[in-house]
Amino acid sequence: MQFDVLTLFPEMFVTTKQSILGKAQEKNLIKINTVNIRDFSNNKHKKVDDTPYGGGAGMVIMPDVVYRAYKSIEAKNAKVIYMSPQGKTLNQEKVVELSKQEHIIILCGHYEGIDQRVIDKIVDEEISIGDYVLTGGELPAMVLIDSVSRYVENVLTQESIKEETFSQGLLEYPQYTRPEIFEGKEVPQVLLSGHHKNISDWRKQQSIKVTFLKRPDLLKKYKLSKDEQEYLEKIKRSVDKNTPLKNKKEVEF
Ligand code: 4FD
Repeated sequence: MQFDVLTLFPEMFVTTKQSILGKAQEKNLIKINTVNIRDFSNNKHKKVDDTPYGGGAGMVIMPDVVYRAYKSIEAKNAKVIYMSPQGKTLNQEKVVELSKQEHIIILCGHYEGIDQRVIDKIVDEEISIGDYVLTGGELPAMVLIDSVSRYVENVLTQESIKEETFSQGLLEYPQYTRPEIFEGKEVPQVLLSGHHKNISDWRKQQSIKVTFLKRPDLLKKYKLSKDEQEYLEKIKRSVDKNTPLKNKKEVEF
């Protein structure tokens, strides 16, 4: 899968060899290519922006420079995405959908904005990574590339994919490793039992519990089996509703 990133700050897109994305590029599973918008300025000072028509503070990136940068990319079937706080919020479902694309072109704007005409001309989809404002679209572009690349064949090991699909729609169960006792705290005994069925039941219950406590909004969308429903009722009865919990989001049940 290929990502082309149209940006004024190509130096921001670096990946270390050891990281998952670094290894994925080494193996040619994904390619991350940056296109420096500034290289397509026709101005002798490499100027890419100008004052806004109608007045106001700041500068606006000129449409022709962005358009030439875009046209320099060889693409037959690429989807063009504009990272912007005005876009639809990225979620895992969208990530999976995008991972089926062979080629994605990402346009990074920044606070000063890009002339609307080139956005209207080349952009297929406007995507936000959340309701907050950043100085540029580069970090959002990296978030998108990272999340989508995880679904490209062979980027993740078989093991990590299995773990994920096991508890789709639920938060992950807690993990433990050596030492068996840390600062007086023991590892849950079931994990040391070697009893695979009990371990997987316990993990599923932990996923349900942690989702109920931290993200009850997610639980509403998840289809629970009869056993899982019963377990959830048990948790609801046992949980002190007045116990404050870090990260808890308030939702009515
Ligand atoms: N929430 C996001 C994307 C970009 C960004 C920018 C218009 C500002 C946050 C277009 C305004 C781009 C996000 C750059 N901040 N800043 O995904």
